[in-house]
Amino acid sequence: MYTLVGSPKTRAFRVLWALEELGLDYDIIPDPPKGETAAALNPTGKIPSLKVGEDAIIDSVAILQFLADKHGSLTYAAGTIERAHQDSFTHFICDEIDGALWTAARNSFINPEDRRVPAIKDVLKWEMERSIKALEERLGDDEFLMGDRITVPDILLAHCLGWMRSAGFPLESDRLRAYVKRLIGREAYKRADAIRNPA
Ligand SMILES: N[C@@H](CCC(=O)N[C@@H](CS)C(=O)NCC(=O)O)C(=O)O
Repeated sequence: MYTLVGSPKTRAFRVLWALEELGLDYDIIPDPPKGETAAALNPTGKIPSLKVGEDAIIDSVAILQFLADKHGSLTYAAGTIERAHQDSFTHFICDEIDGALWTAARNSFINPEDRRVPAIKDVLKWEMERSIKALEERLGDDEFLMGDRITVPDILLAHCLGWMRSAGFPLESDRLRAYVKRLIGREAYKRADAIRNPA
């Protein structure tokens, strides 16, 4: 049994979706950042964390890859060339997509007002367009980033593409729009989304 700590309206959603993809038992403590449990598990108070027995993992991507490795799904095995390509997608998405969205958020509403540079958003949109083009090229006509099998970076990217929409970043790519539609059509995504946004 796992315990996911973090509101599903945040990056915790990635973990929720993976738990559903893997068919695992879990409960949720839907803490906001710096909530009581979140702060007890992570010195920064950030979410999500995953409680695993007496231990806890912090960072959504570390959690996703741990669950995938442990349960032998959503990933290629460590030490294979496929895993290296998979990890290169994961890192690219963290650096270029999540990083830009997070910088935009910090400069829009997270940082104190006197520590924001709102004009940075236009630069981030320009950078994002280039990153999206690179991903589009790497995806080609495949169903998922790694071909015919859903893996960790697909969960990451699909979550970020939804985040882009809500943050006002245009997605200028028919191919990636079709890709995200395929991913959010998955039953596991729909179950996780129903938990995130109860009717
Ligand atoms: N790389 C971390 C980022 C965690 C993170 O920044 N989470 C946000 C919510 S999505 C948060 O807790 N923000 C509060 C803060 O930065 O103070 C992850 O993927 O888990």
